[in-house]
Amino acid sequence: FILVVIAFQSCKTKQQNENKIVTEVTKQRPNIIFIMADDHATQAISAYGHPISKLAPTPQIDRIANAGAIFKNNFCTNSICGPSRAVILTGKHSHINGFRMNGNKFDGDQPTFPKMLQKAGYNTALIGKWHLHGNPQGFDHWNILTDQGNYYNPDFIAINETTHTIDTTRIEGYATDIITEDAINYLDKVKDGNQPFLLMVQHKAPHRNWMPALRHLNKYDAVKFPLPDTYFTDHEGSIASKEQYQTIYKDMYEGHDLKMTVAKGSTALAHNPWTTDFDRMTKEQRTIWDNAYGPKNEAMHDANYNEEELALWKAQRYLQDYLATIASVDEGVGKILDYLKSNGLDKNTIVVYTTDQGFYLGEKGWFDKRFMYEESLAMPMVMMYPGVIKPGTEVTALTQNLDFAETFLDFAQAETPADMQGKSLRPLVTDTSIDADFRDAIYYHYYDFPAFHMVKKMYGIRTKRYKLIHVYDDIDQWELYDLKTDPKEIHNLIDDDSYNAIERELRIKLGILQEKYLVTEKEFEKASPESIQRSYKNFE
Ligand code: SGN
Ligand code: CA
Repeated sequence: FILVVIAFQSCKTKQQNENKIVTEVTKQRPNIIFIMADDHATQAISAYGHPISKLAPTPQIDRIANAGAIFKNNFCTNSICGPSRAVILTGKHSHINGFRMNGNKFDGDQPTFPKMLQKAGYNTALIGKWHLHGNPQGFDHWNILTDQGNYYNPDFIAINETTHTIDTTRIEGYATDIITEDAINYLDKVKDGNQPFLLMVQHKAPHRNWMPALRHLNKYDAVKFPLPDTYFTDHEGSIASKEQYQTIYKDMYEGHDLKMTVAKGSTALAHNPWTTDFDRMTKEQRTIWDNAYGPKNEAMHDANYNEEELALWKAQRYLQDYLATIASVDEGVGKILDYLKSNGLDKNTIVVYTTDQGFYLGEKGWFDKRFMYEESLAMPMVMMYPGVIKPGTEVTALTQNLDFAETFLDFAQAETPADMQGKSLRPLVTDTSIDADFRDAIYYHYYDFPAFHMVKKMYGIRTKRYKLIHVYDDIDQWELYDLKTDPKEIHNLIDDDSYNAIERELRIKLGILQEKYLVTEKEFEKASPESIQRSYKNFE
């Protein structure tokens, strides 16, 4: 009998020990907080050092860069919202995950890294902008903005915990703050559990129409931002650049985007085709808003600007608003970092800050994204993991949003499916000596034409020094840039014979990449009736 008891007890102890080991291993796997803004330009993150960001710094985002790694050559595969998000989730290019342009339907049944982490024992959450239509899959908790979301009093879609129905609820307040608050509520719920977690915090800001929080309405009034010397460029050499509709002084809506009023003494907004952004504000919010913008608009009317002066004024108004929306995002990042620290979660949590694609802050006269030029191709990314990533790590390897899924799976010690098309970034942040060998070129393909802003379809490759782009559909033009001699991509070298050998080499590399990523000819078909429906003219 005694022997049986001993045997039973030792069996029990073994079981308990095993449980303990399992729990310890589970705890060792890092938590992952993925914070993604919408349209946050590299030029507007002070850790990247651009002159604009020096006047509107982001000290909280910089905390992540200082404590960990900054990616200096990180790019998207397709510079538009939904497609970038689909690439991040699946680790596959747009033509493989099926989401080529906004308005497509994301096949939510396909494998994604949150689903895989959930299966591997992570508690998973998604808060904020989703923009992939259909309900998110693979999340234990989700609370998403409807479509693009609104800055003020936004509507959120979530599962009602009592009725189990999917409800849309309008929450009073400012979107960025609400998203941060919900993220912290989630952390509060999971911080003591024995599962690691993945939390995706996805802001609407600083997406168009750039409405700052009430506390930031006058934040940059006194700042004069440096404008790029290409602000009035004439786009010699690029038909697509000439024919776009995203020039600040030609295409921004004076009311909706620039918050200009119709006339002196009036609070009525000038051209404001979608009234919903302002109509949803409460009376109190609107009064504070009008009081803040009133004097600035009066001064603008009094100044009686000529065409060029008005174009310059518009750039300042745009930058003031755009950067003021980022102030709230940055504060939110700070709140999350502080929370991690004060709750002892900072040691075992990877924090990433990124955005869905880059953005123009007046370069070539533009706002928006889509082009394969640097400002919209670049995706800022900073990442910290105390004890694993050394503070001050600088990654210059060519990396992409395509790599995120595999990176997170790798850190979480979960299996990576063979058909994912990226590469884990973990070796890059833990051993900088492999930087140079990581990848020699990246592949890009943008499809959303004709559509808002009328940026033409294009694909191409970028190496560390050169970029080759094929613009197609209603035109057929190749562009070649030498980023070393022409970092602003003003001189299309495609007809310059001294670059023939380089062009040839790039075309070969392009072919190799297309083969590697399973690109078929189908990808270069002309516009579909669906995209014609969504053309710029139909939005007016
Ligand atoms: C909206 C914007 C466009 C923007 C697209 C896509 N107009 O349509 O300027 O390019 O979203 O942005 S708005 O006046 O309605 O804001 S994306 O980030 O979702 O891809
Ligand atoms: Ca976006």
